[in-house]
Amino acid sequence: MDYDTLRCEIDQRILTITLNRPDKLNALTDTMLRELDDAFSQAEADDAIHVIILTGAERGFCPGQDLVVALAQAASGALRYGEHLRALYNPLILRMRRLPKIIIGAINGVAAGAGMSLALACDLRIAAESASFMQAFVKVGLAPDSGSSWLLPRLVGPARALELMLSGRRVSAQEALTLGIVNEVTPDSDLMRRTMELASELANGPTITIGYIKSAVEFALDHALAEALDKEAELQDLAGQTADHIEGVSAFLEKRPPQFRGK
Ligand code: T3D
Repeated sequence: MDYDTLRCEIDQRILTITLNRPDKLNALTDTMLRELDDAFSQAEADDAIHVIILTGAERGFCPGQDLVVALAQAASGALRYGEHLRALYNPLILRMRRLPKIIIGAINGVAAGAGMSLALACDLRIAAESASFMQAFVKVGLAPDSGSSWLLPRLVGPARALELMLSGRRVSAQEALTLGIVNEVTPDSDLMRRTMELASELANGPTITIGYIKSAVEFALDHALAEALDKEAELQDLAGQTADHIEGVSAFLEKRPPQFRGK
């Protein structure tokens, strides 16, 4: 995986994708959006990758769409935001949510606008103490996009989501933890160690079933109970046929730790 705007490293079945335009706090360009989509697509196809970490280079996570590029394109009539979102952002967010592997956001700095959407599209978020979150769209006269309107209310409830979207204010990592936007907060210096620790636990788990767990929660969020029950039955049927299920039960009966193989 060789990209202009991303760094990608694979270590012990964990792919770390680093947004890499640090001079602009890793603002999103068309190239970066295409490269991200490609990296997630390759991660999905590669059985050797069990877990993905998404982070940012240096002091920012991602401040959203590169406004210099967007403004220039919009002013020249070359960019209609709706087309741009449908072509590049929406497929990427859907790919992340549908990918049957866990994506952990290691939020190292500010996540604003579509950069916050990108963080919200991860399955789990660990934030450095100095990280922050901004629904910055309103500050530039735009409405939330790239999934924020769907993802944020589901994490914090509609009233809090609206307050953040209407104010565009900066939320600290600690407040994000209280609101339920992030799973945990670490000292800045411990962010990647702790993220790798969690990723490693997941990478050594029953990864096919972990994909089903993600899929079941995603499905349940916009379906009725009867449909969710049916989905659970469908997925449990598949999980029950994995070698890891046999291994998990055998390990329990033999009173030893399971050795899952992701099969
Ligand atoms: O289809 C479409 O494209 C529409 C989609 C829109 C989606 C969106 O994401 S809209 C929302 C866009 N994002 C924002 O409005 C946030 C803009 N940035 C900020 O408000 C601030 O930069 C931050 C609060 C995020 C961080 O502030 P601070 O003081 O820590 O850093 P800074 O000095 O403002 O930024 C450092 C550099 O990054 C600076 O460049 P310079 O002056 O040193 O050359 C700054 O211009 C650049 N930068 C930050 N954000 C962006 C950016 N450059 C381009 N685009 C950015 N979004």
